[in-house]
Amino acid sequence: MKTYNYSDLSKDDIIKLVQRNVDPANEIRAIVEEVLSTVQQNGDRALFDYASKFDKVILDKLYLDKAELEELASNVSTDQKAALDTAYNNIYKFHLTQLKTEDKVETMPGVTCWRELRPIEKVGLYIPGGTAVLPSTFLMLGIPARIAGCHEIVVCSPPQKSGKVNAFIAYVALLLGIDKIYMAGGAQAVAAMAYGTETISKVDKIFGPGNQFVTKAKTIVQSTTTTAIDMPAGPSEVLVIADETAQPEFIAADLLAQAEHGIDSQAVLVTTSTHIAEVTLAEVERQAAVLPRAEIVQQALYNSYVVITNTLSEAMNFSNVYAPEHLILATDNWQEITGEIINAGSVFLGNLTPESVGDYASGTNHTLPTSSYARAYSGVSVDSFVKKITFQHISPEGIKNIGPSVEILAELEGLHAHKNAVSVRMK
Ligand code: HSO
Ligand code: ZN
Repeated sequence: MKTYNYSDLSKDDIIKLVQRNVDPANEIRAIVEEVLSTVQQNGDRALFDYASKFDKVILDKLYLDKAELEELASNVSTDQKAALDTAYNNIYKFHLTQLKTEDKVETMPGVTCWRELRPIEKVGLYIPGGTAVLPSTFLMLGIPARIAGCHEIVVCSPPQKSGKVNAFIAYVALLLGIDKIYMAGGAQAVAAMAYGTETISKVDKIFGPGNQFVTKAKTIVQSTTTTAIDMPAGPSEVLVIADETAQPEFIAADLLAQAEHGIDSQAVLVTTSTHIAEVTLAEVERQAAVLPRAEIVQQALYNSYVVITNTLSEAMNFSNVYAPEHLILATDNWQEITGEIINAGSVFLGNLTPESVGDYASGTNHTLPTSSYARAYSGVSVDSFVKKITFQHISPEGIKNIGPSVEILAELEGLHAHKNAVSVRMK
């Protein structure tokens, strides 16, 4: 990890430093476009072929049914089930409060407006496989989809060498009341959910993180089909702000938790203390040496860095420009600076709140905007699975009150049919 002094960095240096996830040669786009059009043309056949080509497994069918999921889930131990149940319950509790009925508003006497939620009918959840299988992601997407009341939940996850999905994914499916999982991964899974195939339904919105191919596929289908996406998620990242009240051992553990996600993950430490920076870097080396995913960690750390600032406010300024997916405030003084947070996906306050709790079980969602999209996007929530439809009703008194203004506005825009639609009702 390189170290920079904030006061030495020009505006341009900072812009370069916070840049991530660039595909200058558009190589990924070309590969993904080929996969998308092959699935669009060949449907299921293409999915079988890609499973053999990319996942190295010959499938005899594309999905697992309820009985097969139950059989797989029987391999989950009692402890593991209890931990998954705890996560399920906390995530459920937190997300349930997001389902709110809004008040009706009488904007003028007799003119009433309100919004009502309706679930998105068909949603597609992409649950990554790859170097780490993430049943937690399945909880993070499946729970809000269920709470929202989506009618059809299509789940795709890459097949393992066994031609199945892993036991934990199967157990989560049963917790969620989902009785089918399609074994498709990568851009081909996104294509299947966006175009539909013989066995996989086309969905209205696709959710879920994935590698650069999955992300590129999602951004392409979003602009070329009627299927929406949750957000353009890229490699996972964390930014830790620390002062002299922080614990280097904890910070190092948090940076490494991020680094083990993938070689393109990024962990950034912004600290007001050169002493904390030095001790943390030594801790990172010490802890990294014994991690099973040490090779991935080393590569991710190569893309990671430390910034030394004079004040916590300067640290927060840098963080707001970076717009991190995860922001950890490793300081006892976190109350003093939370008001200064402008851009972040999810925030972890104080020295005893590791990102890992939010990744798994505190209740908040871990599907969050990366690559500085936190400037404009929020993490996944129940809101992501509903539409908010506006309604209005005009009473006899209401048409008298609002009619004349609308007639004048229509007239000044030269739209006489608009004016008439009001006038005929005012007679
Ligand atoms: N940090 C990841 C989520 C995750 N971590 C899943 C462990 N499992 C993106 O927020
Ligand atoms: Zn994580």
